[in-house]
Parts: sequence; C-alpha cells; structure tokens
Amino acid sequence: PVNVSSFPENAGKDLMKGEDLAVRSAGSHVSLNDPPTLAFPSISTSDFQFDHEKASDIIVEKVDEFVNKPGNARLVLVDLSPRSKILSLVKAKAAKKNIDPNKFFTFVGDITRLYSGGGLSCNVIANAANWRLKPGGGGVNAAIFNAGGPALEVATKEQAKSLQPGRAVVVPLPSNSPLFSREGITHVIHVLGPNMNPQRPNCLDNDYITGCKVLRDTYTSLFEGFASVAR
Ligand code: AR6
Repeated sequence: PVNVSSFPENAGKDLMKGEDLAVRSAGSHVSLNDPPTLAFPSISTSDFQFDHEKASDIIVEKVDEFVNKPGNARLVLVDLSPRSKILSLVKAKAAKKNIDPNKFFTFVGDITRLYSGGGLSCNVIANAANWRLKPGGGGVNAAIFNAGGPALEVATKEQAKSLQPGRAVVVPLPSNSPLFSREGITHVIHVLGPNMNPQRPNCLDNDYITGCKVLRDTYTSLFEGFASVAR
C-alpha cells in the first residue's frame, strides 16, 4: 500500500496532532476537535465517463453552496493518484472562487484508508454506487464494499434495494464493519451519478443538458444526506 501522507499533495494537510492522537488512542478515531467531515470521490468521472471540465465546475459550484451555509462541517474530495486530473481541476477552480480551505480541500489517498493510511479523520464517506447498490463492478464501489465487509452489505439492504440517478441513500455503519472500527466512519452515503458509458445501464448518450442536471442533483442529495447526519 502507498503511504499517502508522503505525497506532497497532502503536506501540512491534517491532523495527527498531539491532542488528536491522545483521544484516538483512547479508542475513538474522531477527536472532539475534528469537525464533521465528508470524504467523497468524484462521481461519474471514471467508469461513467463524465466530462472532467463539466464535472469539476459542478463540484466547485455545489461545494461553494454547501460551505456558505452555517455550520462547521467540512468536505474533502478524494482520489487515488497525485496525478488525478479531476483533483487538479477542482483544486484550481476552488482556489479561484476563494473557497475556505478549512471547509474544503482535496486529498490523495484510498477513501477506505483515510485514517489508517493518511491520518485524516472522516465520519462519513460517499460511494459512487451502481443502481442495484451491489458490491463489485470495480472503482470506488468495489473498494468500499470490500472494506466495509458483509456488515455494510446488510446495512445497505436495510435502507434501499436500488437507486435512481441523482439520488443518495444514507447508510449507518454497524460497529462490526472494519470501516467503523478501523477508520472511524459512522455512515456511508451511496450515490448514483449520471452515466455516459454505453456499456452501463441508463447511458445518457452524451446528453450533457440532462447529465449536468443529474450530476448537480447527485451532489445536492449527497450534501443534504451528510448535513442530516452531521447535525
Ligand atoms: N479511493 C478514492 N478514490 C477512488 C478509489 C478509492 N479506493 N477508487 C476509485 N476512486 P468510479 P463512476 C476514484 O469509476 O465513474 C462502479 O463500478 C476514481 O479515480 O468508481 O461514478 C459502480 O459500481 C474516480 O475519480 O465511479 C458504478 O457502476 C472516482 O473514484 C460505476 O463504477 C469515481 O470513479 C460508477 O462510475
């Protein structure tokens, strides 16, 4: 496994401060000093082949909306590689919009190992799911269901059987899931973004009028779901 803390991307980024470690070693991963945090992958831009320029505009627009509401919750866009195109586009556009870097930043790492591999405490993570809410299929969905174990699958089935594009479902994580015990994550929010890949169901055939609307709806549902558990 890569040591994400060693990426210059993440330099000075977060935590592992003395007081946080003291609380964590007492058995809790999320210190009282840490604000509620949602880590999310870029929805639809890999397997679903959504245009990166358009997606980065929408991410920054939706993040800006969220961080301008009252509250101390923060958002973190995550991707696996320090060469991630979507991370650099979003980073540049967020800086241009003067989005508060304490309330939103990008982070390089595996979303299933943010605390254990990167020292970043997050209570909630988002998943770019499929409409059946099933494990596998590659990408971040496979990684999250693998890391969450059978407990995540069972908890997901209790909340919903399927998902419409643009919608989110909030799943409370049972304490026997490794994502809870190892990473300190209390909720997984599954979202289904718009699909531009002809090999996958509900392909929008390059209809970016609908696609952009559905991607906006996806982030709105995701951030509302996060706000409902962060309160
Ligand atoms: N940690 C952080 N980011 C990741 C990880 C990870 N472990 N794995 C992938 N990413 P994708 P989509 C990034 O393809 O385009 C699935 O099979 C990746 O680099 O997972 O919405 C589902 O079942 C990219 O930036 O999601 C659906 O059928 C982002 O996560 C379909 O793919 C999203 O990539 C959804 O496609």
